[in-house]
Amino acid sequence: MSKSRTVIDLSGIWDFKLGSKDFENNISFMNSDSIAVPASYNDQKDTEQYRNHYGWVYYRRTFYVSGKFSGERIVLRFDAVTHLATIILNGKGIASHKGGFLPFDVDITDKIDFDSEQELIVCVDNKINHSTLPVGNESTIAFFGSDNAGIPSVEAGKAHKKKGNVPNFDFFNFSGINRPVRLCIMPKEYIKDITIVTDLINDTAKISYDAEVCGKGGNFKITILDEDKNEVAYSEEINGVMELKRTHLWQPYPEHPYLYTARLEYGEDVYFQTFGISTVEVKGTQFLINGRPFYFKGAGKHEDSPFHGRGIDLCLDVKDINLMHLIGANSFRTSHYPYAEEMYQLCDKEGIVIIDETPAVGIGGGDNPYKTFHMHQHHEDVIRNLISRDKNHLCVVMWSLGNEPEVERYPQDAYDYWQKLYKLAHKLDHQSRPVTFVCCQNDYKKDIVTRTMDVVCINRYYGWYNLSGDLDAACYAFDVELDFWEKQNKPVILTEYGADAVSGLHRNVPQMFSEEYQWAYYEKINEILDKRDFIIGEHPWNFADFDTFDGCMRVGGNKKGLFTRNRNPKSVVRYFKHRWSTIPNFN
Ligand code: BDP
Repeated sequence: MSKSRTVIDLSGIWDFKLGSKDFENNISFMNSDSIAVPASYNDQKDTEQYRNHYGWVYYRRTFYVSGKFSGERIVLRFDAVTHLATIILNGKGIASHKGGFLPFDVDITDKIDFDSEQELIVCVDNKINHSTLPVGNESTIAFFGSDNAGIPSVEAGKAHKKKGNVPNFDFFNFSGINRPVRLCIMPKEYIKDITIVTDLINDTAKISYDAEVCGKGGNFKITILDEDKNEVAYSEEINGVMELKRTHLWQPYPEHPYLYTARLEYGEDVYFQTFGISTVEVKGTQFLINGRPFYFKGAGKHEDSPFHGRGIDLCLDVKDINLMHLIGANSFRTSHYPYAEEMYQLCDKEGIVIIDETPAVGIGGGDNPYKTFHMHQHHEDVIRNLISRDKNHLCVVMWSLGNEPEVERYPQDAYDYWQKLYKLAHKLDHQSRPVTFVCCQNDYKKDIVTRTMDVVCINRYYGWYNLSGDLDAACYAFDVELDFWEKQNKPVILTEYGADAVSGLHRNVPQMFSEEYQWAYYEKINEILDKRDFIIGEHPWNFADFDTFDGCMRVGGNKKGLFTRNRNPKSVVRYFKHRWSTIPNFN
């Protein structure tokens, strides 16, 4: 908001109808259900139909727009609708959008009849397939394992299992209007975008900026304000470079993550953009933030909470960042999709570092996905939109193009696919942050892609899925693998490693699924990490237990959390709190 801009939040209790697999026109809202927006719908009513819904659902609400806004530009902005959305305003389809984790907006300036009630219908499809990100299948076969011989299958026409969404990934397919819907009202001649790129030469910051405006006549001004609201730089050019002497850097917590604000003015319009001054660079096997080698301590996360599902939960975000401070973590990865923008704003302020991931998870299984899946164009769009959304967040230090794709069986196809995206991400990000993707446990010698990324990010489950229960063998195998990575002369982050632990399950002799095994697992694997200088970070999987599909390897969700889903600590939190208090952020 600013003196020229008004934001109206359309959150609330909306009307709701479950639909079917195929889109239906003219849906009736007679006898509709009630649903909270924003939030996933799945856990808002305890029925099989809600929880495991497959296909379209329909949301409806009405609102008025005051006539005092006539003559202004009015935009409907959706922060995230998962996964496919069709927007209907006053009976007319006005937009559709694919992809459940990034924002989109629709200009409705000419579609509003002031004084009358406006009817907004949001149709949402949760089907996932080989062209969506994340990737899914429409089938009856569970993600993990298949049925024994002799079990009637759908193909034999005797199935009792319903056809539905079968994710190619390990988190529940929570769907719906997961993030806020807002009306944004601004002058018709307005500031459209601003890109700010910072660099540091000795004590002087270089602030390069590039603003985009819509309109013909207005004068442009940009003023940089420090944290005390002092004006420290000013220009009337729409793009250019400003210099700031004796600058304050954005540094990860517990140092001060100093934030500046750019105030942009164009004609009547005023827009504020927060930013910080910092640099990120990979040099040899080091990851430098503001010129100093950084060590990533933290975890992979999910947006996942009771009742909300994957719906925005600001209270939980604040709690999680506080828990990170408490255990000495300095970073996390937005596994396996971009999170709500509020989380990045919070991390800018709290000095927590983010590896920002696209929703490209599940590119694998079955045939060669690079030949049979149709997601390339969508993947490019997602990268474009992600970088466009998050480019000015200092907390984002690296882009992750995806998680655990197939790279081993079709190495050359994988190489061609990921190199193209790697180059695209570099081209789009003027701040030149490092680019990576996260690779699965595999025959790493056959994988020719991971080693080409700026940082090698590996997920490894030695001692859990592999060499289960035998931590000595696990350590041996992991150590052998690290010899290989050492030769690549790249920095390596262990972006996932972990063991399920059912909170409260204890064993004197560490046994899988007990809290003692989880502790022993990390203690042993970390000993291997600590011997290698090129390892620049450790992200246990996961920060907290989370909900996922039904399967014989999951007990009421994935239990690899350091914390339970309700954020109670498992024993291992004491171990990490001590360990991370002895590992500094830098050097
Ligand atoms: C990894 C995936 C992650 C899973 C994890 C697990 O990247 O999404 O949740 O395995 O199995 O392979 O716990």
